[in-house]
Amino acid sequence: MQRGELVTIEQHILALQSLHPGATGEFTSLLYDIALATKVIAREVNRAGLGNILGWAGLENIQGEAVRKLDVLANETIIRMNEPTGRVCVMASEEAEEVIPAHPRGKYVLIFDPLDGSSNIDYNVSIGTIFAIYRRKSLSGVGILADCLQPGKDLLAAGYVVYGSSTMLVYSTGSGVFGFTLDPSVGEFLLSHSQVQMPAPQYYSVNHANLRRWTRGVQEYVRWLRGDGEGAPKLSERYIGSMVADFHRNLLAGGVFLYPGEVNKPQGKLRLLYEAAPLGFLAQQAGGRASTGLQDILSITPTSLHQRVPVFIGDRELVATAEAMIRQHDLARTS
Ligand code: P6P
Repeated sequence: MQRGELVTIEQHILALQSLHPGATGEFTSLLYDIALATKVIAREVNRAGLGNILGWAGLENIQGEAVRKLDVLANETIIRMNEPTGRVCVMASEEAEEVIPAHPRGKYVLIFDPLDGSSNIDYNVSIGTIFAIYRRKSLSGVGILADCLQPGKDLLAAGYVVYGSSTMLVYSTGSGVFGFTLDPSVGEFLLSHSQVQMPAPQYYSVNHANLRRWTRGVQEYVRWLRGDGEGAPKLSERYIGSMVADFHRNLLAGGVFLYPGEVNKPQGKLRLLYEAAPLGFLAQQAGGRASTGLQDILSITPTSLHQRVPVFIGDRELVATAEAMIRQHDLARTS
């Protein structure tokens, strides 16, 4: 990208389409639809403090968490933008217990977390939208649950939008990671980061308050991340408590984000389909990795929409060390 050259996300998506001769343009249009939906969400997020939109919608999502109105708006915006287009046969959302049937002619599956980290909305902390796109597996008709339960290694595309000091959309269709910054004055996402590769790690991100609930292997790993022990890295600790924001910083600055499982809750907190797998796809495209501590996240075939997995995501070496310490301290004990 030449200095001063302006490339909109629409132009970029079209250029990527030209790499696939048989492309019909439907996938391109689906990516447009998602980008447009996130522009609408960005507008609402950025004025949330002004209108009466803040506060509780008096609803509960399937996680039993009180839902803020912005969650509802973000969820409805993405569904409304994609349900009627005929490009998507089925959707799955963090905010919906069951799959959301879409169009019988749809070739694609859209899985998303409409507003991840939303508990931070009232404190002006960055939050995000995460999306994942698969090809349908069912042969015809409206899509079904099986269309949504695909491993991350089969993703066609994944991305996120981080609503922070600026609004950025980061995505990959398997040919590298690209970042676009929203210019609100013209309402366009403009290419600002091309072929993103994770640099040498500077940070690690974890909620230390969970220390006593981790296994011995995870405790040893976090002590190592903090600089204790031979060969320990020299890292700074940064933790926002909003996965998209924490991941985004580590993607651009280098580092590892972890939300481990616990002795009494081995699956941890984060969800496979719409948090760990799409961000793991981006991490891999940027030269990093995503693991549960025992296996590569992209290799897991989901068994349910909202299943949770432990997450270690970012720099390849740092993730590999987590796996080694867990094998050394946790698996040996149980064998
Ligand atoms: P904790 C936000 O609620 C979220 O789902 C992720 O975005 C974030 O990484 C994590 O939970 C933070 O959890 O327990 O540290 O507050």
